[in-house]
Amino acid sequence: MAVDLLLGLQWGDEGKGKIVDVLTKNYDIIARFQGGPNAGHTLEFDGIKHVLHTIPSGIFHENAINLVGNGVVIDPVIFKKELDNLSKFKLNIKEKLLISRKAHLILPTHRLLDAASEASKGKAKIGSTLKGIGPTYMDKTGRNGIRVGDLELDDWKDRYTALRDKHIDMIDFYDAKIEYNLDELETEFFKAVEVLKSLTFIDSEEYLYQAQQAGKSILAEGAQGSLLDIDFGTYPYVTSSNTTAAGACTGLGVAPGQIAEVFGIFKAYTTRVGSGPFPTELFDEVGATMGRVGNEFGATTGRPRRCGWLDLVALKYAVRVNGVTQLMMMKGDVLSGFDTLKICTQYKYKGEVIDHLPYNIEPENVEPVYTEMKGWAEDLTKMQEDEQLPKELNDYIDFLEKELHVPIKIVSVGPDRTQTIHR
Ligand code: 2SA
Ligand code: MG
Repeated sequence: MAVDLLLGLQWGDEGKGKIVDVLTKNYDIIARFQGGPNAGHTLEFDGIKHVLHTIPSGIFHENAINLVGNGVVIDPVIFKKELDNLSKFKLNIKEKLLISRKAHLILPTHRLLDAASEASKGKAKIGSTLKGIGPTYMDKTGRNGIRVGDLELDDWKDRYTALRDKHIDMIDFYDAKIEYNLDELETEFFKAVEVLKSLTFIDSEEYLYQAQQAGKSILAEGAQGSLLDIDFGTYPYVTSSNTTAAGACTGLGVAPGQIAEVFGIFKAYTTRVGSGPFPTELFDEVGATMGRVGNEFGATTGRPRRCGWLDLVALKYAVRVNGVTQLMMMKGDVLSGFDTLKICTQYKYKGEVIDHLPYNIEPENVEPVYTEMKGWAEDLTKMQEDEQLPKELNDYIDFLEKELHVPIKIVSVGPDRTQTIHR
């Protein structure tokens, strides 16, 4: 069996958690391949909202195996909190949740380094989630990192201490006046490591190979979004992993030829949290309405998200970089009530009109060119069938399909599992 892939096509928060949850019934294994507790994947069912950070979004389904892949970075402290939140569901975590030995660990000092690095940048800060993501991936590529599998070795604490001491020197070097109590942080960390050690560690690439041989179906779950990809995103305002399709190969050990469907998720408008360029950002009442109606606050940090019209130039780019085969449009319901909707189809870039994403999309270089479409007034949130969707929304969808050359197979009309229209 092949591996299907599910990715965000914008700057994150497209609604990946909800869609994984909706799709899980079709899969035996759900596997996260990159990122870490910077992610906030929100699921809603039976009137309750659940936010997951590291644990894959298939965890609530009885038969799905959930795998945290080698490309993920794990903070034992946050992981333990996630497990505590799940304890009321009586899930068989030891069997349902598997962790790659090759996944890297976020240490308390990685979080401190993240804070020191951000403080040292002043106005140019990335607006990171302060979860230690950047410093942990730096230690991974710098070949200093500590991996989950190391916890099974006797000398891991010596390696921990050496790395911690190096980090403390680095924090001093930043001279960012970060206050911390290392004793407290370490007590919490080592307690959480013991919890992590009680889970099932595996050689996940071998596990996934055998699963495929046995005919099991696998869904790879991405985190953040394509425009936050370390290579293809709006660098340096990006996260530190490959959030695009190729990241699933390196983050799970799945061969490129094994990938079948690539599900690309996007919002009917655009949001971004943290710093960095955002050509269609709105600073007016329209943007404020999107944020309010769409409840646009970071699921991990609670930060308000910046809002703006749909950017088709950026979306096209993401569809191509990922080889998207099916699209899923989220939060169309939030656009109900606007007389006119705008879609950015081109950029004015240094005096020229272009329709591809240039190297530099800083506001001084790029001005969006919009196509206007008629909005709809209907409340979509109770709609169950494709036929019920208003004509103007169908026109919006048709326009996007023609431009993107990929079918929109799901239209989400609200946060709940049940508010999902299949086309
Ligand atoms: P980091 O922490 O080093 O990965 O931050 C680098 C940039 O990546 C952005 N980023 C995100 N953007 C959207 N959603 C994310 N997850 C949370 C959510 C974010 C939150 O689901 O809402 O709660 O604030 C996410 N994670 C990282 C980040 O804003 C930086 O621009
Ligand atoms: Mg999110």
